[in-house]
Amino acid sequence: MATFDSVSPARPAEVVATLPVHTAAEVDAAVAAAADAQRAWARVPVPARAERIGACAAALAGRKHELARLVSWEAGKVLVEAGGDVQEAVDMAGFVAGQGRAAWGETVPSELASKLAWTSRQPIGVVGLITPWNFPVAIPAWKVFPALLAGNGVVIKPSELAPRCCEVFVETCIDAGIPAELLQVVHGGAEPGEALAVHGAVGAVSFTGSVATGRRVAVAAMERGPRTVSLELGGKNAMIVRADADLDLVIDGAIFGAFGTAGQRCTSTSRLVVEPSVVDELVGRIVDRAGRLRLGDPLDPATDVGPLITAQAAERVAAAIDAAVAEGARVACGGKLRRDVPHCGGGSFVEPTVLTGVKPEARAAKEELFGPVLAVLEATDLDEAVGIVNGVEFGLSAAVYTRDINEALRAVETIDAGIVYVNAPTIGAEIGLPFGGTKHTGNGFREAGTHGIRQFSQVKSVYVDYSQRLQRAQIDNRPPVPGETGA
Ligand code: UN1
Repeated sequence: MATFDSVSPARPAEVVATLPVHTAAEVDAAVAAAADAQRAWARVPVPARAERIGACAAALAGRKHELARLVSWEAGKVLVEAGGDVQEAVDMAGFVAGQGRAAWGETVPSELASKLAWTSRQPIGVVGLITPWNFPVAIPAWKVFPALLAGNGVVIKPSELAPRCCEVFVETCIDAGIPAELLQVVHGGAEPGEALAVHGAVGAVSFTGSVATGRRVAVAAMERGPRTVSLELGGKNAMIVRADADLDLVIDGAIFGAFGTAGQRCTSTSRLVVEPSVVDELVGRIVDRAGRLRLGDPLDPATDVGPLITAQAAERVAAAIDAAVAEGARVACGGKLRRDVPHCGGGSFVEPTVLTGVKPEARAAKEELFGPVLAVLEATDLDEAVGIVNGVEFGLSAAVYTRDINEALRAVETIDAGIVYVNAPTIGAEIGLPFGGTKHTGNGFREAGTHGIRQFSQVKSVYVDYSQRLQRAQIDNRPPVPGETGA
């Protein structure tokens, strides 16, 4: 049996786990087993499904410390952020459990007497989930819990870069009462991923990850459809800073937004669009703070910024910084690839980097870098700033910092993104509201909030006519059209 190693990004010689590479036949077996279990699960009343999901919330909370250490070890996130990752899964389970006792459909008045009209939600069957390494517990939770509440079986393929986190997440859910056959994990890269996405019994595919892979998965899945495919892809998120903003708040937000998770969130702040009168002061103070961030072992509570997920990822980010300089940007701080960080033999880090003098049309202003790099741009008025924010192909999250309520609300209205923050950075979405973006960030679906369940269920519209006669919709009891003779 072929296997692969999941390693610690801080010390790649350290093997976190050895996992099987599942073949297409094994994916097929996992889907078949989930489909079998799903038939029984679909008959469990929704509130009873929700109770099991509520138990998952408690079980995950009980293992939060242990899971956070694993996230930190396997995905390289600093401990405090790894704890946030696990907490997001706990929150999601709690929220979804609550939805098990909330409204499940709509009723509307019928246009005819003695007739009822309502919707109900039906399971899809088996859903295929493909998840990234950067939120290795939270993102599986965003997808798994709504899918289960909606009555589906689940086969999940986590990223090869953080598979153990997903396994422990799933084990915890199974220990808490989710039937083991219902929730299956498969491992490996493109082969099992594609086998899952194109499987005839997989009625919905939900993918979070890179633009290139997402498009490939979607095309393959749709060619062999029918099924729904939801995509959550890249971002190039910006923070607008107006001159009247509280600069202390801006600095805290920019540091956390740009350099938290070493810039490897799809929500990371990668552009700062600043009013020129405050740009020098702001950049000076951000550079000062960024230069004092400690690179180090993510498991050490004193570390601020961990490694990039792989050596290749770090090399790609370093090359993008060089390309930005070639396009006229100046490195105000950072900029270097580091392999000499104490206690992190073999780990690849990129120093928190601030680029100034970035032109809106430069690649550093447009492309997602997925690393700790903040590009500073200038814009005098709000409309110009929003134009820069909107001038990229992604639309995930954006922020505006100002004390002027009118400008804040104008920015909220005109920014083309799925998530907008006022006086808070572009990272840190809560699970109660929908998560997702516009343009190339996705394909219109939203995860979390009350929207989470929609992508994993089918709506059924139900009409019940108890008049005991044929009633013709749009015809009976309506004013006749001139010249109409009636039936
Ligand atoms: C991601 O990077 O894919 O809003 C998810 C945030 C987190 C989720 C990020 N709650 O930053």
